[in-house]
Amino acid sequence: MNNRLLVIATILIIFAVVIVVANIPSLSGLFTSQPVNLTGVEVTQYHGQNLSPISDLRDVSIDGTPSINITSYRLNVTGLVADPQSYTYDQVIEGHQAYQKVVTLNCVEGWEATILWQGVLIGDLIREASPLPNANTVIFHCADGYTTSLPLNYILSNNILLAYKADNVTLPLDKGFPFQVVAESEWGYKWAKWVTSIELSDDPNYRGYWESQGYTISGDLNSSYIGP
Ligand SMILES: Nc1nc2c(c(=O)[nH]1)N[C@H]1C(S)=C(S)[C@@H](COP(=O)(O)O)O[C@H]1N2
Ligand SMILES: [Mo]
Repeated sequence: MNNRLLVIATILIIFAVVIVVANIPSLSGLFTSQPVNLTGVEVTQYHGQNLSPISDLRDVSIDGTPSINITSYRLNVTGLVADPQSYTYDQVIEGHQAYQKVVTLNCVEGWEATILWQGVLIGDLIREASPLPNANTVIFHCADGYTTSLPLNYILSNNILLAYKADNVTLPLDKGFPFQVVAESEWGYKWAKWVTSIELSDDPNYRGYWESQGYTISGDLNSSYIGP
């Protein structure tokens, strides 16, 4: 009788331990070969450099936060390309090399945030679509109707990222989920959020949302944002 109780008690204890361990990600990682997913952990430093919390990104938007259905979501590469592409969220992330970079976003409203961005190279996506020789401009179309543009050459020569994580956290919906352009050295209005389409164009004078209200097409952070 005592022995049976002991066996039952032992089984119950083993059960409890297994359930507890399985529910603690850092512990369950020890028992499986799966990497432990720390996607929710916001980092505050990178190689000794202090980062801004992602809450410093002020959710600037022309029309509030759009809703995104990630199941039906597609990122399209269109326009002056020989081979248009249409990627699911997972195809963008899993099918392309990931890169990380610390870059500061400066908004014309006078605030800034220094963030560790993780994303794919926009150039990798563009190259897969085989841009035509006359393409020189990249227009970003967004889920809220916003558009802005950047020179193709700037994107390729600066390894410009399309980010899906900020400070190691998956981009929150109000920060541009699923993807935001990390337009380093450019004013914040060039950092397209909620990107749905990357259009190759031959019009370097294309004016997006803020550019048509008098902001510069170049968007150069070292110049005034008001101008041609
Ligand atoms: N789709 C879309 N992207 C956008 C905007 C917008 O209104 N719509 N605002 C821009 C501006 S002015 C800034 S400063 C940054 C702000 O990015 P954040 O919300 O990550 O801080 O997003 C840029 N990208
Ligand atoms: Mo901005």
